[in-house]
Amino acid sequence: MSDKCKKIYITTPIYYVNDVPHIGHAYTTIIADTLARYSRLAGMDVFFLTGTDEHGQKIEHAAKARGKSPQEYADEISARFKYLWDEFEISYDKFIRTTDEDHMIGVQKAFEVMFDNGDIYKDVYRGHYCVSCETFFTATQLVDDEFCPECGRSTTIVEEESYFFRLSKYQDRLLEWYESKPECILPKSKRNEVINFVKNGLDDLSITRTSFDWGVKLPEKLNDPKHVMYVWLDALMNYLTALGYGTDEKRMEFWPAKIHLIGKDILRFHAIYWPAFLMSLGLELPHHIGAHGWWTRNGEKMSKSKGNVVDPKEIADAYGLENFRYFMLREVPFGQDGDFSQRALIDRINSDLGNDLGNLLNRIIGMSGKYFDFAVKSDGVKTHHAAELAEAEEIFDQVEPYLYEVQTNRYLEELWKTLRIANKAIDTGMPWVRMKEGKEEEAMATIALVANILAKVSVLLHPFMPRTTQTIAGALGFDIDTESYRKLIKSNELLGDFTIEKIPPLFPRIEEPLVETPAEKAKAEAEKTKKEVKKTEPRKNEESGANLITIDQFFQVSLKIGTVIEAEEVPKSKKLLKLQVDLGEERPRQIVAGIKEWYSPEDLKGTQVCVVANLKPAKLMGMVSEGMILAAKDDEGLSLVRPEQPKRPGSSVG
Ligand code: ME8
Repeated sequence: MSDKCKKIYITTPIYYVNDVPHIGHAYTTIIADTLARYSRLAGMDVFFLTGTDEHGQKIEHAAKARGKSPQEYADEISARFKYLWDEFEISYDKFIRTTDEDHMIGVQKAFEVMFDNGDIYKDVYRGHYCVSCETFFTATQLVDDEFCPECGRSTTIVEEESYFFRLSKYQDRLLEWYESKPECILPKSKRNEVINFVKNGLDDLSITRTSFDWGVKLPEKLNDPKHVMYVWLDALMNYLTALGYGTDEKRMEFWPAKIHLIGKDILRFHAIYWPAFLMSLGLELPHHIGAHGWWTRNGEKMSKSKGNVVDPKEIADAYGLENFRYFMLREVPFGQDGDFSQRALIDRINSDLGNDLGNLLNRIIGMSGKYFDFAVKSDGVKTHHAAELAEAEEIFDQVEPYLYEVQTNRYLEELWKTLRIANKAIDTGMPWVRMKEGKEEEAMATIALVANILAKVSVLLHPFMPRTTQTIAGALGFDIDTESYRKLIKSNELLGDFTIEKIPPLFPRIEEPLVETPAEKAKAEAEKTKKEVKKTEPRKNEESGANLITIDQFFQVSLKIGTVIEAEEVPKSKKLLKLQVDLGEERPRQIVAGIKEWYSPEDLKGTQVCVVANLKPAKLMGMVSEGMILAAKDDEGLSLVRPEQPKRPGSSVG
């Protein structure tokens, strides 16, 4: 990446509105924001896109489960993403929604172009579809002939008329692209995965559906109103429609994208389908697709049903938004998974930010104040510290590529090396000794070297921690902007004469975790309830023992873990869902449960529940129910009781 590339287009995935934002979403968005901020600082014309993906069966289901129209529901969740990004001061230039009118027009235009050039044809699709992942799988990809290889949920066989995209036609051109542009997929290790997948052969891709409505209609000229577009075709096109493709194309000058930042879960869509669509449209391919790893909790994927989702706002509020940004970008090598823990976050804040960066600033504030009344002159640095300055400048000159390769951890590691050079210069230069010796010029040179290193670090760290670094720069008497970037980084200039301003420590030490984990919260809640119960008068029937049962009575109830293998709505019922639950018996049990208000069938398939297994069968709306599933309900709604770790179907509870 050189300065010659003046226009730069950076994107995040557009997030599904079936879930509220968590730290995984924040991670991708923060990486993209950092790249966008850096590029602006370096004087480039940046277009940074994020947004929400709002069509498809999954969203239709999620809305229905909450008794809302898909649009109402999408409006609500999309606003939550936008609100969070605004709270996080994410510097996006556009927040796109796939329900935007101009997006839908653009997608139709793209469809038409691909249709007209012969890349789209009509046929019948028969395949296994996972609604949750909005993805088709071949029989060989399924787990145990039925379950989705991505999320483990049960797939459904779909047979319907569909339009197809001639993906197979692009197999060789895709392979040529991966070969000729070794950095098209980052990290480079991920490229091989994609190449192997493509070498195994590509089937044409079904790109329309007729079994639901919530999607972009086909172009009018096809006169086929029962079809809507496959959500991934619709979604990927956002990268073009955000630039006005098909409507007002002025911003198309930003194309091709410098980088599409994504998580590894959606690499196949971006590295195979997307370039093939672009080839069909006759457009250039993106420079990079950057796929990062997964954030986990205690090694497990985060998910609502496991209750282990980390709320980024809660963490940022407790620890400071910029400290949180630093942690995410420093902690994990790009492409690898990372386990989120408050302990690791605290260690980074105390050690990297507090000890290394903050203390260095405090040291020079202290020394410059004590010896020179805060007035610093840089002219002796090159005489007395030429070697240290050269060493640090070499690092400053060479860090940028790490950023555009999304190796943010390496980039930060390199910057931190210069802080060590600065600290060492103080330890060996010993300004306090030099002052006693009357060598004021040497003492001044050491202080000025450190101040200049700090100034340059704050400029290069600015995209990661915009406010904190502006505070550091303020203390050193300058502003971080394109001009100071050019002078201090590109031209290797020094600050000259300046006055240091005393500021309070930037990174107060943190001893203990500041946010309770869900388990701790539950424990605290239980303690509170226990105390409250103690305070209140014991209820009469408890006192008399009328409500108590013996252990033997308890064991008369057979509680078992079951896996929901099928779930469907009961026609005409507002409350009931009909489930087929595997309890490790010869055949699954049919259980009819009044949970439709809170769960859609898709939420349940493949998940586990706790079942009262020896309940007399009963009939609900004419259907036999052979058990009851356990759930807890409070003012905020209903939540199923589930095992913390998956258990073999039929495992007993007690
Ligand atoms: O896939 N760790 O949307 P999505 C790290 N709408 N990153 C995570 C994460 C985790 N635990 N969980 C989510 C979609 N992400 C489609 C995209 S783009 C044309 C359409 C991040 O809401 C990561 O970036 O499921 C991942 O790729 C993305 O959220 C998936 O978001």
